[in-house]
Amino acid sequence: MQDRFLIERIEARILDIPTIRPHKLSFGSISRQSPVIVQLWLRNGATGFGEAATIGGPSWNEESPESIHHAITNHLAPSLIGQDGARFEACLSRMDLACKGNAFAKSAVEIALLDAVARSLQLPVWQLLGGKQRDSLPLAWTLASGDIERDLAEAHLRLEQKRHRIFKMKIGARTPEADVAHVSEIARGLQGRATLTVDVNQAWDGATARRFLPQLIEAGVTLIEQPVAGWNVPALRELTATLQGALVMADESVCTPYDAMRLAREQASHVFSLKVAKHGGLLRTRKVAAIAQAADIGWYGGTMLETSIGSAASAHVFATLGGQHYNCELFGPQLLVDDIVTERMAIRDFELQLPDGPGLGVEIDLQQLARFDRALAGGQPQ
Ligand code: MUC
Ligand code: MG
Repeated sequence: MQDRFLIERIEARILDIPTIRPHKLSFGSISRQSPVIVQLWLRNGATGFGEAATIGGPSWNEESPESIHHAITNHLAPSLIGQDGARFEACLSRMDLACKGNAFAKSAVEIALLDAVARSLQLPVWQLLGGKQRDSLPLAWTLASGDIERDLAEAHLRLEQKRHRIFKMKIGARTPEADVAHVSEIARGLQGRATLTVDVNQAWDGATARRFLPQLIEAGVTLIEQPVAGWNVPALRELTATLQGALVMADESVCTPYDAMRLAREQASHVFSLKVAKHGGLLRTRKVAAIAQAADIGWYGGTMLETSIGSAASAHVFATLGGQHYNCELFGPQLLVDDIVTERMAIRDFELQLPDGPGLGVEIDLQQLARFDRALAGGQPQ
């Protein structure tokens, strides 16, 4: 046992951070994010931070900020105290033994562990994950205010600022006809200056997708994310085989490596949206990415709208991946009114720049952490 990396203490807290505007998805509208932030202490004095964010409580999938906090405090942390923190895979196995599923909760702990060990070694996390293959990634922005004028104003500003030229539109809350009209108007307003994608967040059935997706492609959409329910792999496969002019991307359908194997075997998508939380951590994200690469499936760097802690963790693992990529959307920090780090990752020339400092390469601001801490605000969402 390496005493040096012995895990001494793990704590989790829920934050409540308002968004800069309502963010509207097929299943509802959010006006705050409630990330769970984990702090982990090693015997050597190093400390690391991790994060798991959900969208709309348990609306995106089964886990919610409260369930994540509960799983960490009551099951995952006790399973790791006193263990050798440098044995990452053994730590993951212990967490699996203590707790089935709960991928988001495990990912927050695993990120904190890698951050702490990397800081002990004075290395960036990407070094522990195999080394980086890129220094930056093109960064998408999501237009989801629900209002065409506001969406277009946001897009024009971000183009001018050279921050984003890939725009994802959240659809599926209104009628498909209204969605096609909305996307077409945005496409006309941007006049070919941007790449356009949509995320239906599981809202359509197979027949609706077959009927309306060609109209979105006609309007200029080139990447279509999770048009049908996560379980509806047959419809996803059919769309992947038949749609012309755009790629089909799986998101809610691809969480575990076993999901990835099924989609790969059935050739049910062109691209996987990789997300550290739903895969259960950085190491497991690499496993899903390896399956994608072996099956000739591309990857996209997805987000659950994390603060700069979770976004940096995602950036680290995405930077280590090979294979065909379709950009990333780690814009979570920009959607929040404020952050919990002293300095955010830079965005230059439409690309998110990977930090090179020790650990996650972003430094926590303890005052900001306290400012947004739900427990310190009386235990209720602010
Ligand atoms: C999702 O399903 O991709 C990520 C960005 C965004 O706007 O919503 C999410 C979740
Ligand atoms: Mg999605």
